[in-house]
Amino acid sequence: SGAAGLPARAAAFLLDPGLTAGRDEAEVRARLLEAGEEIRSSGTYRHRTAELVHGSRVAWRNHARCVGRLHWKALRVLDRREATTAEEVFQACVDHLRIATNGGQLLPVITVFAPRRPDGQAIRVWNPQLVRYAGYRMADGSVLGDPLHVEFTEAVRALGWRGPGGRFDVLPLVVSVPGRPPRWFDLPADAVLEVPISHPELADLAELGLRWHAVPAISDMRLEIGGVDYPACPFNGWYVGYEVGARNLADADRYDMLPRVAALMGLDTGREDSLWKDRALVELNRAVLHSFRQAGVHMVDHHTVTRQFVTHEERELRHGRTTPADRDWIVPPLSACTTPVFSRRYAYAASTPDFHRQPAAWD
Ligand code: HEM
Ligand code: NRG
Repeated sequence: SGAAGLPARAAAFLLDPGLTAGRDEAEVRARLLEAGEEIRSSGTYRHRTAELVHGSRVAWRNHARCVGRLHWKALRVLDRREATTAEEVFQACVDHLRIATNGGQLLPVITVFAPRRPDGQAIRVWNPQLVRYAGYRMADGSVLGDPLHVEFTEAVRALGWRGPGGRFDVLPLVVSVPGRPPRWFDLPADAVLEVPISHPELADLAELGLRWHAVPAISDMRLEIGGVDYPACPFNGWYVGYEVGARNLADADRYDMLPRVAALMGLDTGREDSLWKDRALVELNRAVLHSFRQAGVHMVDHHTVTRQFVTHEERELRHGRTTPADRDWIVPPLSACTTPVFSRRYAYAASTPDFHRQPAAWD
C-alpha cells in the first residue's frame, strides 16, 4: 500500500503532479486521508470531478496503442455517474454522439458511467462501439454486412431485435445495469452521421454503395483510474483514413472491397506482381479521405497523424515523460515506411490510469 495506508494505485493517482499542481500540501494530505477513510468503510472511494477529468485524460495519454494522443488535453469528460437505468445510459450515449459529432467538426469526448460496485456488478454497454454495422450470417455461409459483428448481431437478435437486412444497418445500443436484463434501443437516425464513399476521379467507385460512420466511439473498454474501474466509458476521437480505407472496407474478412476496386480500375488481378491490391488500396484510401473531406467530417491521413504523434513524443519528453507505445499498432497498415514512426523505437510499459480490454458483456 502507498501513502496514508491507501492502496498503491489510489495513492499514486491522488499524488500525480498533474492533479496536485497548485494545491498546498495540507489540502493534498486531507484528500488522501478522506479517500483512505472512504476505502476502509466502503471498500472504494468516489473520484471528485477534477480527478475524473484528469484521470480520463491521462488514461488516453498512457494508452500505448493510440496514435492520436497529441490531443490528450483536449478530451471533454462527461460525468454521467448518476445514470442508473438502462434508459438513462442510452440517452447519455445519444447525447455523447451528438456532442462528439458537432456537425462534422468532431470533438474528443468520453462519457463516464458509474464505476463497478464493490459487489462486482457494473453498468455495461454491450456494443463494441456506439455506432457499428450489423453482420448477418446467410444460409450459404456468406455474411451480409460487417463480418466483424456477426457474433454481436446474433446476441442482439437473441434479445428480439430484427434488422432490415442491409449491408450498412446501424445496430441498436444494448445496455445492461446491475440486477436487470439487457435492453436494446434504436439510435435516432439524426444522431448517427454517415459519409457516402466516392472517388475524386473514379466515378464508378460510388456505385459500390460504400459508406462509413463519422465517429469511432469505442464503448466496450474498461477505464481504470487510481484503482477504480469504470467498465462503461464510451470515448471517441476521429478516424485515421486507413482505419476505414485499409482495414474496415479492405480486409478480406471485413468488407473485402479490393477485388471490386481493382475490377473497376481495370487492373490485372490474375498476377500478384501487377500489384493490383496495392494500387486498389491506395485508391480506396484516397476515396475515403476525399469523401470525409467533401462531407465536412474531420478525418486525418496517416502522414499527418504519425507526424503529430512524433510531435507528441517530443512534447512529452520536454515534460519529463516518455511515451509508452505499441509499435504494432502505431505504424500505419499502408505505406508504413513513408511515415516517421516506422524507423523509431518504442517501448511498451504498463501504465495507470489506462484503458483495458474486458470480457464481452454477454459472456
Ligand atoms: C486506438 C487514433 C482518440 C483511446 C487507436 C488507433 C488509432 C487511433 C488509429 C488504432 C486503431 C486500430 O488499429 O484499430 C486516434 C485518433 C484520435 C484518437 C486519430 C483522435 C483524437 C482517442 C481517444 C481515446 C483513445 C479520445 C480515449 C480517450 C484509444 C484506445 C485505443 C486506441 C484505448 C485501443 C483500442 C483497441 O484496443 O481496440 N486510436 N485515437 N483514442 N485509441 Fe485512439
Ligand atoms: N479501428 C476501429 C476504431 C479504433 C479506434 N480508433 C480511433 N479512436 N480513431 C474502427 O472502427 O475502424 N478514436 O477514439 O478516435
